[in-house]
Amino acid sequence: MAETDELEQSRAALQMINPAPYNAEAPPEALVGDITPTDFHYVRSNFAVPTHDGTFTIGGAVENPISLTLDDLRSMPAIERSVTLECAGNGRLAMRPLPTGEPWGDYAVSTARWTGARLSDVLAMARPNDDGVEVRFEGADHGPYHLHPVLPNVDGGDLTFVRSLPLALAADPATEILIAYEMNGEPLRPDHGAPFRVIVPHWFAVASVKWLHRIDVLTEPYAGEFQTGHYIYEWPDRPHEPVTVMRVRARITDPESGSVLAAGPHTVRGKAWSGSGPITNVEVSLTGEGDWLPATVEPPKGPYQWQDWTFEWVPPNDGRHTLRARATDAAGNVQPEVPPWNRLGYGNNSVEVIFVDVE
Ligand SMILES: Nc1nc2c(c(=O)[nH]1)N[C@H]1C(S)=C(S)[C@@H](COP(=O)(O)O)O[C@H]1N2
Ligand SMILES: [Mo]
Repeated sequence: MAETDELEQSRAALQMINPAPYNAEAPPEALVGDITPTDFHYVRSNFAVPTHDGTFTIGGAVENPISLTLDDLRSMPAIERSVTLECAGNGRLAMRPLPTGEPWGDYAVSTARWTGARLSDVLAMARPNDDGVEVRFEGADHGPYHLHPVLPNVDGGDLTFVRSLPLALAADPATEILIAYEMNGEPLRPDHGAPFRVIVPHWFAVASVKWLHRIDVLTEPYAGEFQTGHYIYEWPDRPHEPVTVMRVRARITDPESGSVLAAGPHTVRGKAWSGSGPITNVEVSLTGEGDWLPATVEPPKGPYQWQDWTFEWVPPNDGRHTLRARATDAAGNVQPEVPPWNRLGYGNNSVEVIFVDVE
């Protein structure tokens, strides 16, 4: 599709990894503040930005099928939440052997303020039947799937982006799943799912369906390319598992890897996040030999967003130094040293290593 100047402008600050479909990493600045400015928020789309007719329909196993517009959504009670979104493929480039899939470095992660209606309120209007088990979300985007491993012409080469969630999760007001229509106080931009999208806090962002066009309550579990074909951990030595919540991870944001520092004390800074509980510990290692020293972790500023951490570092001598940071969450999950290899390259949360030179 022809790309407008506005769309091009909104992409100018990103690091493109694929022009079509457009996929791009955030710049390092995206991780500095609590909130990533929209210009810096990573973009991951499986198809071109679609046209959207401005409505979405809720049907399937419900008593009261309905269609809603943006105005209908805006007239419902609104909530605003800061949510860290991370692509399940983030960090894929560090896996060996290199899995197929988009070659993401480590910047397919960002945090925005999302405003919308609660999915649970929308579902309640449609009144799901008692035999409902899952909720299926369909985007308006479709086309030939660029990552299909064998059969590029499956379904006539025209797949649609569809994902599902358990009904119990989707209908629970406590999970605060949103149908969002604003991002950082502005209407959603085309790359981020305009006019409205799902936001599923704590989950890898594949669950947060953009350009939402249909919701259906299902009486059987959903199977489809983006649910059971891709977004599955295909472990070499244990049963396959679906990709669900984000894995515990810390990033070092300051100093930048490869930078040159003056001798003397430095505050090392970073972010840490997890989909399975707040971050309880970040530790830093200065030797590569497992001398993990405690960093100071800031309390969460909200239930669904990354946390800040700092470590006061006094380099003992000039020369090259390595720094590693490792996070643990409240559920006891801790980052592994080595990427947890799986065939499609999801969920690489291995410990980050940077180096700096002190002069
Ligand atoms: N309709 C639709 N929704 C989608 C996708 C897509 O390709 N189509 N990609 C998903 C994936 S894999 C990710 S990581 C996030 C990215 O959201 P963002 O582009 O706003 O950062 O959107 C998710 N929602
Ligand atoms: Mo993703």
